[in-house]
Amino acid sequence: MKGCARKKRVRIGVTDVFPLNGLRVWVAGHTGMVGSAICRRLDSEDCDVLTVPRRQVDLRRQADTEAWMAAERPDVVFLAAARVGGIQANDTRPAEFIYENLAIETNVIQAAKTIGVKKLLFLGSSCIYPRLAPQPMAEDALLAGPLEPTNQSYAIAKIAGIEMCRAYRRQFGCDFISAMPTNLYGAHDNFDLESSHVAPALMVKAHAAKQAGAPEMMVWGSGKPRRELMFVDDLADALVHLMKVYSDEPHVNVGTGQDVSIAELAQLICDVVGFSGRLEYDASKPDGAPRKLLDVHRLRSLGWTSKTPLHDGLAQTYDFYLRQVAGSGTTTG
Ligand code: GFB
Repeated sequence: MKGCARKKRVRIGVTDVFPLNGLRVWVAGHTGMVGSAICRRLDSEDCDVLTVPRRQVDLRRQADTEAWMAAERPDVVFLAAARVGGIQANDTRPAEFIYENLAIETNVIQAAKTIGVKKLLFLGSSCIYPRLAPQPMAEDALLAGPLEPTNQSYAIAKIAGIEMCRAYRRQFGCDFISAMPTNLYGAHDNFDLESSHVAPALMVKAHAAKQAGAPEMMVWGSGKPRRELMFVDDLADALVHLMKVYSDEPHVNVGTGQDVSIAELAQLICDVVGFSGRLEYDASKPDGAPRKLLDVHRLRSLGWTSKTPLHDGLAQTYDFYLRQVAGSGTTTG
């Protein structure tokens, strides 16, 4: 049989480490917020980090992906390459979200099996769970009800990725695992107001309102939905941890275990930025899922807990924004 060696399914405990020492570790999607955070985290591991720019290998192209992976022969893959975006991007460009994500995950997972990658970690998203899943959302809430319509296409692509890892593990014995991160923020986020997630968007708006001396800033929707937000460097640490200690079929939620309302988040961001005007709400914009708090018991039982308080993470992200984005002409804010 070509590809991953068929092996007996074993449950690996917290202490049974898959060391990265000396291995060739490919971070697919290394320029994105998640991929770049994984690269920063891997700096402190004794491994060779591989990356490839999109202009060289388009992961939506199967032949290109297979050829590059066969030539470079990574031992380990963090599959962080994806088409991602906030509520409006998902809602208005569903075809891009389903096509690009299905293509990337299909190409990379199949090629990983063919060349015998030792371990692969696939990244999903908390939007895979039903819109009205019981909170906090445990891993077994998957496929238990209808999805949130604003991101159904993206969610279905991500559910397909989880199922691929499970199927390749079952049929071929590949050590492919899946992690489901909650909503993320941090350095190298997308600060474009049309396509970004809520945290960077509100940061750009609060900064612009402060600079302009405006009396108010606009928040989309009702402000009532609740979101769990995780600092991306914490996520990267959790992913490296899972790569080392986890080897099983069920996916693992990665979150902080705490959430805030969008109104609370907006106020927190205003405090970080130093904008003291009013918050106005734009009811013409969608709220999306009412709440998306992950149940993180499985992750905690594997020995990992998130560290960065929301205020500190937002302050570090605003610092990144001021240094790298604001005034550099790369934001639409
Ligand atoms: O972060 P966000 O775009 O995505 O929006 P989702 C979260 C909440 O913040 C929604 C509100 O209720 C938005 O209406 N919000 C308030 C804003 N002001 C703004 C703003 O200026 N910009 C944005 N973007 N939101 C996405 C999914 O859902 O989250 C994806 O569409 C993925 O599939 C991702 O799962 C993590 O949390 O609603």
